[in-house]
Amino acid sequence: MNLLKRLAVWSAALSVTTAHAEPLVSSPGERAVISGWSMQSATWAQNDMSRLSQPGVNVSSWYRVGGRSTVMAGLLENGVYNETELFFSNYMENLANQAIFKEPWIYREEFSIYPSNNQYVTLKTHGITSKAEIHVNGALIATSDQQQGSYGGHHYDLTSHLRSGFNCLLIVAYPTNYLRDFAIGFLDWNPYPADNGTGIWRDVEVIQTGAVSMSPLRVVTDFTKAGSNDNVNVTLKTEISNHAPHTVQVEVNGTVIGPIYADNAAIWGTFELQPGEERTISIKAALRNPQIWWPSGWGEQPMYIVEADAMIKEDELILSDSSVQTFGIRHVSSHVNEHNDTAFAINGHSFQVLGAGYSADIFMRFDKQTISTILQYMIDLGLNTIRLEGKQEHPEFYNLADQMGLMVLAGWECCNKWEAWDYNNDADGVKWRESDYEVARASMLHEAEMMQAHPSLLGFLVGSDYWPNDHAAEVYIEALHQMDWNLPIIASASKRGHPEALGPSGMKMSGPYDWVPPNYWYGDEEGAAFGFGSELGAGVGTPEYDSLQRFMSNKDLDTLWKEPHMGSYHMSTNVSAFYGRSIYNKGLFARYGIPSSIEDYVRKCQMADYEATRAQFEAYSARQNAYRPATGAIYWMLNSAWPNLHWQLFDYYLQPMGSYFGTKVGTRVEHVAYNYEDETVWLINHSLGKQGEREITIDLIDTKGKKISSAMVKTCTTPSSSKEIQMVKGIDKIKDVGFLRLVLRDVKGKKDLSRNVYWLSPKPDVLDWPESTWFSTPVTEYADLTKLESLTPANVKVTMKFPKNDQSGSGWTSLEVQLENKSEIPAVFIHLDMFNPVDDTKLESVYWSDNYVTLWPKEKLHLMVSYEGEIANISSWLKVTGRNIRYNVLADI
Ligand SMILES: *[C@@H]1O[C@H](CO)[C@@H](O)[C@H](O)[C@H]1NC(C)=O
Ligand SMILES: *[C@@H]1O[C@H](CO)[C@@H](O)[C@H](O)[C@H]1NC(C)=O
Ligand SMILES: *[C@@H]1O[C@H](CO)[C@@H](O)[C@H](O)[C@H]1NC(C)=O
Ligand SMILES: *[C@@H]1O[C@H](CO)[C@@H](O)[C@H](O)[C@H]1NC(C)=O
Ligand SMILES: *[C@@H]1O[C@H](CO)[C@@H](O)[C@H](O)[C@H]1NC(C)=O
Ligand SMILES: *[C@@H]1O[C@H](CO)[C@@H](O)[C@H](O)[C@H]1NC(C)=O
Ligand SMILES: *[C@@H]1O[C@H](CO)[C@@H](O)[C@H](O)[C@H]1NC(C)=O
Ligand SMILES: *[C@@H]1O[C@H](CO)[C@@H](O)[C@H](O)[C@H]1NC(C)=O
Ligand SMILES: CC(=O)N[C@H]1CO[C@H](CO)[C@@H](O)[C@@H]1O
Repeated sequence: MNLLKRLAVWSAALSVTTAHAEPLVSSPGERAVISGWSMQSATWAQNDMSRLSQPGVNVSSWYRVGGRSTVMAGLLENGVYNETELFFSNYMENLANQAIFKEPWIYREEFSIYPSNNQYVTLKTHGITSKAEIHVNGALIATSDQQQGSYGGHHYDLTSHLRSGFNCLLIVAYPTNYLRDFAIGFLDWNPYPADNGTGIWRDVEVIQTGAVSMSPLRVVTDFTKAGSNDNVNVTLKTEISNHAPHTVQVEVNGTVIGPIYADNAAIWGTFELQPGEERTISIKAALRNPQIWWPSGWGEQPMYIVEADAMIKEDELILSDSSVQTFGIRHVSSHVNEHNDTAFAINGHSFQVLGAGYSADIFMRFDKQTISTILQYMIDLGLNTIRLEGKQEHPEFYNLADQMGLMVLAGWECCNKWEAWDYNNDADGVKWRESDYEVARASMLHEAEMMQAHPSLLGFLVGSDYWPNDHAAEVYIEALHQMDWNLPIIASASKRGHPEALGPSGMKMSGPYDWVPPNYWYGDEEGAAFGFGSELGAGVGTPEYDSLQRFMSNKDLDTLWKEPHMGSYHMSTNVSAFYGRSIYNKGLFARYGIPSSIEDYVRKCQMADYEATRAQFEAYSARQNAYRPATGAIYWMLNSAWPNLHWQLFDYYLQPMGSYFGTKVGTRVEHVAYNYEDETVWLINHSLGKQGEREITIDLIDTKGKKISSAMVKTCTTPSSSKEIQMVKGIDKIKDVGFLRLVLRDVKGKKDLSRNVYWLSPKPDVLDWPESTWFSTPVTEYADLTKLESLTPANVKVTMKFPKNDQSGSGWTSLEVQLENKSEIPAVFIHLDMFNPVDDTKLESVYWSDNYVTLWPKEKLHLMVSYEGEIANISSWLKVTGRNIRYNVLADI
C-alpha cells in the first residue's frame, strides 16, 4: 500500500477519533501537548498493549477525555457521573471501593508525524498518577518502574520508534494507593476521589529538535537588595544534549527582553558536544535599568522574557532547539531567628507571611478561570502567600501568581507514602525502599525545574509534618541545587525534628485546627501569635445557606443544627478528628445561643467565623515586631477540594462568607485592631512606604446605642510595624453585649483607612492551655453574646449608584452601595449579596470592599462592589440580611 492509500484507510478507520493528519510537530524546537485521549479501563479493553498501541485500532467506543484528565475527571467529562449529583449529600460514598478503580486505565492517542533526517523526537511527561507504562507503535518505551509518581517528569527518545504518518501513543496508568505510591492524597481533608487521582493529570508533550536539545532555562541573578545594584547580572543555565552520533558545534544565542523601562540584553555562547554528551551550560548577561519584582502591595510585578535558540554550526547555522522562559528579578532569604522561628525577607525587607493553604480540585481538574479567581480572592483578602502542601500545580498557576504578586510556599505533602521514613510511625505509608529515593529525586528535579524561574516562589518545604531522613534530605537538596534553586529550603512545616543538612525548620505546627475563641491568638502558647505557624486556624469556614442547599439534603441540613455532635460527610473523613463539629458547635451554642432554625444557625456561624479569622490575622499582624515576632501564619485552609463545611475562606462555589471578610479586615495594610485578651487597641502597618499623621477613634456603645466610652488619639505610623495605642475604657461596664468601633483616619488625606466593629461580652472566654491537644485548646468558660439574639430591629436604608468614572468596556461593573441606619440602635452584621433575579442564583466573582458590617446609630457607610459582567446584561439584585435587619430584599439601581 502506498502512503496515500494507507492514510486514506486510516483516516476512515479513525474518523471518530481526533487523530490529526496535520503533523503534531514538524520543525526543530516545536513542542506539542497531547490535547486529548481515548480512555478505557484495562478490564474492558483486551489486555494486549502492543496491539492496542498500533495505529488504526477502532477506539470509537472509548471515553474521549481532555489532555489532562484523571480517570474520575474523564468519567465526569463523559457524563458517567454528574458533578451536581455526585457532590450531593453522601452520594459519592457509593463510588468508594468500586472494583473498576482498582484496575489500570488506558489512555491512547494517535498523531501524525513525518520524521526527517537529523531530527529527533522526545516524549516528555510531567507526572502520571500513580505510575505508568508507555507504549509507542507496539514498542514498550517506559516501564512502570521508570515512569513513577504524580510528579515524576521524564524524557523518552521516540525517534527510532516513529513512522511516517500516523503513530500511536498508549499509556497504561496504574491504580493508586496513597500508602504505597508517591501520589496526591487529601489525607483527612475530604473523602478520597474514587480513583485516588489515577491517570494522566498533567501534560504529555512531544518535542522535535535537531541533534541538540535544550532543557528549560533556569535563571540566577546576583540581585539581593532593592536600591543596592545599578546593574543586575543574570546567569542563564540549561542542559544541552547531543543526540547525534557525531561531535557538534553549538551556538546558543538569544535575547533577554526587559519590561518597560528596562534594557534588553543579548546572550551568546558556543559549545562543543561529543556524541551523546549532555552538559550544563551557563551564559551571563548584564541587565541595565533592572526592574525589580515585588510582592503585591509592595510594588509592581515586572516580568522579563528570555528567548534562546540552540544553533548547530555546520556550513551555516541550523536551528536545533529553542526555549522561552519568563522570570522576575527579586531576592528571597530566610533565617531562623534567636527564638528558633523562621523569618523571611524579600528584596531586603522583612516579609511577614500572611497566607493560607491551597487545595487542588478533588479530581485534579484545572480550570484556569477558577484558579485565577482563587488567586484574585487572595489578593482581595490581603493575603500574600499561598502554601501548597504537596499540591504542586500546572505552570499556569505559577504564571498567575507571578502576575499578581502572590508568593507561593511549595512543598511535599504530609503522611502517607511521602513521609514514610523509619522514625515516623504517624505516617501509615509503606516505608521507603532504595528505589523510592529515585522517584523522590525525579519528582524534586521536575518540580524544581518547573518552578525555578518564577519570582512568586518563596521557598520549598521538603517535609510537612515530618522531616526527611538524611538520605531523602540529601536527594532533595541535591536535586534542588542541580536546578539552581536559590530560595529557602526548609526541612518541614513543624518543629518535630530535622535532618542535619538543613537544620531546624523554625516553623510550628501546634494547632489549632478546630475552634478556639478570638483571645486564643493573643496568648503565648501553641498556635498563638508568635513565630511561624505553618498551618493553623479556628476550623471555621461555614458556607452561607444558599451554598449549603446545593450539596446538603434537607435531612443533612436538619442534622447540622439539631444534632451538634453528629459527623458529616462534608467535613473531614470519618476517621478524622474533624469529622464532627462538636467543639465548634459547643462554642457557638454557648456564646451565641442555641439556634432556632438552619438560617439562624448559619447566621451565628458567620459571626463566629468572622470573629475567628479576624482575630487570628489581627493578632499575627499586631505582633509582627513583638519581642518574639509573629513571622508568619498560614491559615488552614484557603479553599476546598469539593463542597465542604470547614477550613476555607470561600466555599467550593467560590462564594465568600464570614471567614473571608474577617480575614479581609484582619490583614488590612493599615489597620487598628482590638486585643481581646488585654483590651488594648493596636495600630498595624504592613506597608513599606505609607507615612503620615493618623487619627484613631475608639467608640464603645451598648445594644441600645448608648455611649459607654469614646476616645480619640493622634499618632504617626511607622512602616512594617505595629504598636499598642491604649486600653479601651469601659469593657467592664458592658451589661450584656457592647459594640466597639475602631476607625483609623488619614488626617491630611481626609479619609478613613480602616473601620471595624467588634461585638464584645464583659465575660471573657477562658482557655485551659495545659489541656491543649494537637488540634485545639479547650474552653472552660465562654463569652456570652446571646443578647445578639434579641436585639431591637434596626431600619437601614440601602441605595446603589454607579460611581462617576466611566467603566464601559472593562467587562466589569462597579457600584457604590450606601447603607444608612435610620435607627437609634446599631444595625448589626449586615450582609450584602448580589443575586441574578432571573434564576435567583448568586453572582460569581463578586468583590466587596467590605461586608458583614455593623452600623452605628445614624451612621452612613459607603461600600463598593465590583463584579464581572456589564450592568446592561445583568440585572442584578441586592439582598440585605443582618442580625437585626427587618427586611431582606431590595433593588434600587
Ligand atoms: C468502530 O466501532 C464502532 C462500534 O464500536 C462502529 O460503529 C464503527 O463502525 C467502527 N468504525 C470502523 C471504521 O470500523
Ligand atoms: C446534573 O444533575 C443535575 C441535578 O440532577 C441536573 O440539573 C443537571 O442538568 C445535570 N447535568 C448534566 C450535565 O446532566
Ligand atoms: C486509595 O488509597 C487507599 C490508601 O490510602 C487505599 O486504601 C484504597 O484502596 C485506594 N483506592 C483504590 C481505588 O485503589
Ligand atoms: C556584573 O558583571 C559585570 C561585567 O558584566 C562585572 O563588572 C560586575 O562586577 C558584575 N557584578 C557582580 C556583582 O558580579
Ligand atoms: C539566533 O540567531 C539566529 C541567526 O542569527 C537568529 O535568526 C535568531 O533570531 C536568534 N535567536 C534569538 C532568540 O534571538
Ligand atoms: C533553639 O533550639 C536549640 C536546639 O536546636 C536550643 O538549644 C535552643 O535553646 C533554642 N532556643 C530557644 C530560644 O528556644
Ligand atoms: C467511613 O467512610 C468510609 C468511606 O466512605 C465508609 O466505607 C465507611 O463505612 C465509613 N465508616 C463509618 C463508621 O461511617
Ligand atoms: C505604615 O508605614 C508606612 C511606611 O513608611 C507609613 O508611610 C504609613 O504611614 C504607616 N501607616 C501606619 C498606619 O502605620
Ligand atoms: C442619618 C439618619 O438618617 N439617621 C436616622 C437614624 O434613625 C433615626 C430613627 O431611629 C432617625 O431619627 C435618624 O434621622
